[in-house]
Parts: sequence; structure tokens; C-alpha cells
Amino acid sequence: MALKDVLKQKIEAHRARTTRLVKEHSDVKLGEVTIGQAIGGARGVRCLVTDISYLDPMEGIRFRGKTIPEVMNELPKPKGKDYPYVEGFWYFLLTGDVPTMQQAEEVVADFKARQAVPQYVIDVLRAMPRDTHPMTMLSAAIVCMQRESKFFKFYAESWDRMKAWEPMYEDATDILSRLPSIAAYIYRMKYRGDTPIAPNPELDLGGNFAHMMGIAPPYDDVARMYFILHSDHESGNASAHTTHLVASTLSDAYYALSGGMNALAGPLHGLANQEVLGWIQNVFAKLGGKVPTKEDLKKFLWDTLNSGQVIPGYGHAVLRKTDPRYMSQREYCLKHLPNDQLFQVVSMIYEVAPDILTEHGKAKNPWPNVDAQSGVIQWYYGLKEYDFYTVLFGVGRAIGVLANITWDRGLGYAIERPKSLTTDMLEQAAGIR
Ligand code: NMX
Ligand code: MLT
Repeated sequence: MALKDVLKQKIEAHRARTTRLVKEHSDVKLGEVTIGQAIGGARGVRCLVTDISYLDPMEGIRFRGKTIPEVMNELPKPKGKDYPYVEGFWYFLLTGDVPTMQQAEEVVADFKARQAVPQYVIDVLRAMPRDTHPMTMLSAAIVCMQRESKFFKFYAESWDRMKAWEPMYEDATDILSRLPSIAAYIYRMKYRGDTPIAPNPELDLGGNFAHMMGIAPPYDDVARMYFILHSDHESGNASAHTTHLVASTLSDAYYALSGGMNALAGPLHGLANQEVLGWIQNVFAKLGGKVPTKEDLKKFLWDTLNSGQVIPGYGHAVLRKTDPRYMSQREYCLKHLPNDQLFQVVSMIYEVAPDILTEHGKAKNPWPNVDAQSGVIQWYYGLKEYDFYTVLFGVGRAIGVLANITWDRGLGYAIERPKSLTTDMLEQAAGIR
């Protein structure tokens, strides 16, 4: 059965569960909200629902109930490759079923049929000053394609709440199939002397991305691994939440994803992976261009903290242990680039930073997150323009957030609109006014 038919069955079967919860159990409490949470970024407030992934603070992410190693082992892979088809992973995130090889390859073919990027997107990118940040370019490219939206037309011409997930799914698939070409175009235009490479119709998404970037294998496997690892982190993270919030107004996937990418562009979120590399280059520059000693590195970490900066790539709003996405990339490095100098520095930071952050006493989680490791792999394969790294994160993140908003429409989630209070009201609640 084709992906869209499987998804239709799943959504229709699931609706009864959501409807029952809303109709019969709406008053059941999931927690309370404190003043600390209201001022402090709603940390830990349980008020979002998604079945695409779940983040346990100690274990890390599970996609559709599976750990990262399970996903990497169980999903179908292109022949001779170590990492799964991104297209098969899209099938898995949407349906919760591990696709067969045939089902994964059907999605590969569907993506190919949709992947042509309209010329006006290229024109928009080319009209932007070349020193524009690549995340601005990515976000603009996505939103300028909004005129293609099938959801937008469906709303205007034949709205049916029960069927709204279908045009959302179509938009999501159109966008996903085009994003690698858009990202690679931005890269080649901006950093490789304006020499874009046309897609190769023989290749899957990961293979094609590597090809269009002009980077030889095994970078195709790096791309598959990277996009899968960055896809989803339950729905409270800033990019997923923004995408969900925008889509909750019945804005289409183009508007919603562009918004999500703007959230990802912040240094406390996705941009941290660019910051990590910049920071490590600084370590090299300041400590004599070689792998520093542990003592030198400790001093550098303290200098960073004492100057009021965060250690990029460390800490997390939910996680309280090393991010398994960090570990997954570390495994890749241990296998493919164990002697790389940058990897050695990253490993040394892993040895010293958690103790220093603990002694510093502020960060609730002193362990590394996904961003601490990812730039090293890109750098190793020649992708040294680290302001591009968040674009890679964005292409991956699109998979998760687009799966989420497809399900949002399938289950008819409401427009999001939490209630705000005034400072006077908080003081009254605290008994100090
Ligand atoms: N280095 C120094 N201080 C830190 C760090 C860090 N890596 N992480 C947290 N803190 C500080 C934080 O700034 C805050 O200080 P203050 O009270 O002065 O405002 C204090 O510790 C408490 O923060 P937490 O509750 O531990 O963290 P929170 O949930 O607010 O924020 C992050 C989570 C991820 C934004 C934060 O840990 C951080 O800024 N990390 C560095 C940037 C980073 O790696 N971001 C990437 C996140 C993952 N991603 O891919 O999106
Ligand atoms: C993410 O992948 O979105 C980050 O780890 C941040 C988060 O989960 O809040």
C-alpha cells in the first residue's frame, strides 16, 4: 500500500483516541504551572501532544518508540550503504511502521517526481546579497514557494476539516523533496564560486544531496545520518513548536516551516552548531594552532564562562545526560576520523567540560548536545563554511516538523493560544502585593 494510503488508515484509526480524550477526559490534570515556568520559557510545562518522537531526559530521543541505534539498524538502506534512506525514515515518522525496501523505494521515486525547484526560487536566492546568512536564504526560499501550496488552495476552494491533512501531506512532501536541492544551491552559489550542480535522477535524497554539494562518498551516508539525527526532538523545541504554532492557525506548510527555520537560526537553538566550530577554531587560534593540553583547554573553558558566554554545544532544556545524537556522531567519528585533530579537541572538551560546567554551577545539564559534535564531521569532509551548518540542521529538522503538522491537521488540533498574566497578577499569586 502506498504511503499516503497507509497514513490515511493510521490517521482515521487514531482520531477516535484523540476525540475520546477531548470529550471524556478533558479535565484530567497533566501538571501545574509555576511562576518560574511562566517567566522561564515554559520549561517542563506539559501542554503539547505528539506521537512522532518522545524525549526522555535520561535516555534521549526515541523516534516512534525506537532508539537511534534501532532506527539506524532496522530501516532499509541503499545498497552498500551504512545509513537508512531518508525517504524511508519519512515513511517511518509519518506512519510508525518500518517500511519494507519496496515501500522505501516508492517514496524515493515519489520524491524524485516532485524535486524540481521552481526557477523563481533560484531567482529570489540570486537576488539576495551574497553575504546574506544562508539560513535567511533557506527561510526565504521556503516562504517564496508558498504560492505552490495545495493546502492554501484547498482551504480557499474546498475546505473539509477531515481531509485537511491530505493537502498538508502533499505540501510537506513537495517541500521535503526540494529542500536538499535548495540547500545545495545556496551552498554552491555562496561558497563555491557560483557553480551549482544539477541533481542526479539516479540517486536517493542523501546521495543526491552529497552529489549536489560536490562532496564524494561517504558524505552521502553522512547526509543520511545527519538528516535523520536532526529530524525531530519531540514538539516543544523552538523550531518544532514554532512550526506547529504557525500551522495551528491553518497557515500552510510553507509559512509554518519558514517560521520554524527562523527559530532554528538562533544561537541557543540550531545556530549553536555553527558557534561550536567558531569557538573551537578560536581554541586553536589562541592555543598555538595545535591540539591544546587539557590544562590549556580548561583555562579556555573558564575564560569563556567568566566572560559571560555559554559553552556552545553543552546543556539542554530537557536532557540530563549526554545526547544520544552526540554519541551517534561520535561513533561515526571513532570509525571514520579517529585521528582528526578537531575530533580530538571535541573529545577532550567532552572529557573536561562537564566537570567545569558542574563546578560553575549554573547549567542544569553539563553534558553535550547534538551540536557539540556535528560540525567536526562536516569540516572533515571539506564543508568548512560553518555558517552553513544550521542549514543542514534545517533540512533534517524539516522531516520531523512537517510530519508533525501533517498529523496536527489529521487530528484537528486547535489553534494554539495560551493565556498570559500580568506581573501584578504574579505578585498577587505570590502573596507579595
Ligand atoms: N554554558 C554556560 N552556561 C550555561 C550553559 C552552557 N552550555 N547551558 C546553560 N547555562 C546557563 C544558562 O545560561 C542559565 O544561566 P542564567 O541563569 O544566568 O540565565 C543557567 O545555566 C540555567 O540554564 P538551564 O536551565 O540549564 O538551560 P536552559 O534550559 O535555560 O537552556 C540551552 C538550554 C540549550 C539553551 C542552554 O543549555 C545553552 O545555552 N546551551 C549552549 C547553547 C547550545 O548548545 N544550544 C543548542 C541546544 C541544542 N540544539 O541543537 O538546539
Ligand atoms: C533540538 O534538537 O531541537 C534541540 O536539542 C533543542 C531542544 O530539544 O529543545
